[in-house]
Amino acid sequence: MSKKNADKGASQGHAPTNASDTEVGAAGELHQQAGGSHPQLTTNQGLPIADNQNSLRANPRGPTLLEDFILREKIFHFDHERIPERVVHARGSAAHGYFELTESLGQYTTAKILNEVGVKTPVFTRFSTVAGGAGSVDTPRDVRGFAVKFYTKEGNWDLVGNNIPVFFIQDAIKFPDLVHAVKMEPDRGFPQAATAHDTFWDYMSVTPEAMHMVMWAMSDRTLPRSLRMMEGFGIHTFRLLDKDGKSTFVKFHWRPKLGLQSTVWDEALKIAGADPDFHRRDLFDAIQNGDFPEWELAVQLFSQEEADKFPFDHLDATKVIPEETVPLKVIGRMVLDRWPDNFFAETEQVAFCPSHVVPGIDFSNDPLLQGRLFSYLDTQLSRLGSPNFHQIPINAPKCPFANHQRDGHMQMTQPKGRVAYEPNTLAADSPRETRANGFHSAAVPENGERGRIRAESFADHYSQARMFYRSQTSHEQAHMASALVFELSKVETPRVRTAMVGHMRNIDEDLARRVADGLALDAMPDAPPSPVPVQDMPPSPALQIIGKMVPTLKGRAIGILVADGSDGEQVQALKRAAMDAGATVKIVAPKIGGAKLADGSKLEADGQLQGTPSVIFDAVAIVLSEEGAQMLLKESAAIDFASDAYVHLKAIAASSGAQALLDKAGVIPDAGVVAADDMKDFIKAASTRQWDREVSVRILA
Ligand code: HDD
Repeated sequence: MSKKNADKGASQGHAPTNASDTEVGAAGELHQQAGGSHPQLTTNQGLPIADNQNSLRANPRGPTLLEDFILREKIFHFDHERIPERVVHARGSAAHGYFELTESLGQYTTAKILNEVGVKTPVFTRFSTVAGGAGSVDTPRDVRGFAVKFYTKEGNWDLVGNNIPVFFIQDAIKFPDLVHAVKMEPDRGFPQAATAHDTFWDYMSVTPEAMHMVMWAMSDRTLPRSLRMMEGFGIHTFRLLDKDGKSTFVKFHWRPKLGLQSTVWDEALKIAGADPDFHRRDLFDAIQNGDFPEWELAVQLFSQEEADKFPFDHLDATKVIPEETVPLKVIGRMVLDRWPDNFFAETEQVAFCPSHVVPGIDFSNDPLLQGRLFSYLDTQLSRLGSPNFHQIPINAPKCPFANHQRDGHMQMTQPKGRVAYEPNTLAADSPRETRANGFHSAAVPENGERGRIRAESFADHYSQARMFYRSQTSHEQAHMASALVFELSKVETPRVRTAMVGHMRNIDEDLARRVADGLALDAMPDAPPSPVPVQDMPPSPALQIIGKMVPTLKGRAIGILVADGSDGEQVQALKRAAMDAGATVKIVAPKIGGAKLADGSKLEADGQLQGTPSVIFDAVAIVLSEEGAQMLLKESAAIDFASDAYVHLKAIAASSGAQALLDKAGVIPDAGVVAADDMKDFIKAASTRQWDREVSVRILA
């Protein structure tokens, strides 16, 4: 616990006892106490507890008595600690911060949060994976949730998005099927947190509208290096309403200050074993170190007339509006600067609902969004157990709120007076509707035939999938093809594999050939008929990751491997150079107590070699004497340290003494393998990935 939190804890509850630092309990156990004054331990009724180690027993070796209300209260509460995890997005990490508007949208909307430049609005932001359970790892190939709760002066606004700007389906009625297909298969209970199995790909194979999102899911977007290095998207088209009720369409984008960066697949797999909490820890560490994650908020604004000219439907959540068509306008920034005090109370209990909007922001007719407006409110009842979930501190608005809703499970407020209805003539101070600044829905005419109909403008499932694939660098295209081969190779049903290759043919023949080749298909399957001709849209380089990666060491981590006999000056020089460039640095040694350096001094380690593999770093330095390297030739963790860094395309700085280890690890000199005393080259190489090395370490599809 940090000092801040420890102080806070100590100030809660009852008057302190005079506990000494070490006490001996009745049974002779030693009770170590943290220094300082301790509040009295009590039951939930405030009863001081004299003995928290022994239950009430009939005699020293006899049965426990039912009378022991202290035992029963403690166990009762413990038995009910867990609540149902989220049906999707169960695994998540969150932080507090603020949003600051830098450019007013006053011309388009009355929403105060989008009008008041310079005002800081508190936010709580939760990032998540989608498919895995709450205890699953942080780095599966998966979409990431990006949900922001703005506590505005006009009520809470929840922007519940993902790190990918499109979605798998066009209509919310398909969502339960999609989720059932991706989650662990119901008869066997596996695989956990993975799309690489039959039911997911079976569903994809019969859902052509998913093909654009499939391309994104197979791209490096689903392997983020850090939650701080992902974009976020509101996905749907929303509306902004001005004071006259005039509406402008809007799409929301979050852009990370650290730029985009992803891991490579083999690295993500190994991180899952090395540190299942990799992303949560990274966010926690960054915030605790004062290195506050930051994103720009940008919008795309367009009118109905402009929308009518798009070659796709702006109400279709499987489509992007290319930046090249409607440019992004940066209007503010979000900074996350405070880790929650309590994971359960805040990160677990936070309840996001796309229906939480503020006056001046409204929904579009996107059928996926329309269904979401019901689902999120509804799910909170099974998760949080009460229609009063809005009273939980993390969910409560920070502006005043008042109405005539009453009672319900776990009601925490005590409304006064005899009036609980509106309008009334009895209570002069009871809450009233206010037309002037209240929420108004966009007054848009609706016409046409009622029915379970999918608009024809939603029929093009392949053109944007093609545009996305063709917009990528050749490295990223190879990753996508290889991801498809990996995923489909895990599928046991041949029909599903070939059907997916058929869809790929509608997207890009070369991609289809690469995947077919990787699966060793005997013949190319037919492409399924597309209801409309597939268009060749102009490529959008803004959709790349490699193109948008910022060459920097800010937010990145460097590991320096040392052993007995290492050159301390070289280690310090590397450490200083990396830290000056903005990186965090960890010393890794065979023993946690550290290594005895060449000059006889001792250098403490931040991590022990076997538990601190190179997969958790962005670049590594290996500073060993010849004897040190000889000793480590017998340690597979040391060989993996070098070889993984190499095959994961990371920069390696190595002392001359380390050569034997590099040789055994199969490290071949290239632009990213530099001498340990060549600081400038190392910093430059460490600020990016060595993409050109990839063809020599991996057979890509
Ligand atoms: Fe959803 C959670 C994002 C479609 C139903 N969703 C959830 C979360 C995120 C998203 C980020 C986690 C929020 C948190 O951190 O607590 N969902 C999306 C996006 C979608 C989307 C970007 C499409 C554009 N979702 C979607 C549909 C439905 C749902 C179509 C249902 C019809 N989503 C839910 C849910 C969840 C949820 C079942 C589970 C936990 C929760 O809501 O609070 O209601």
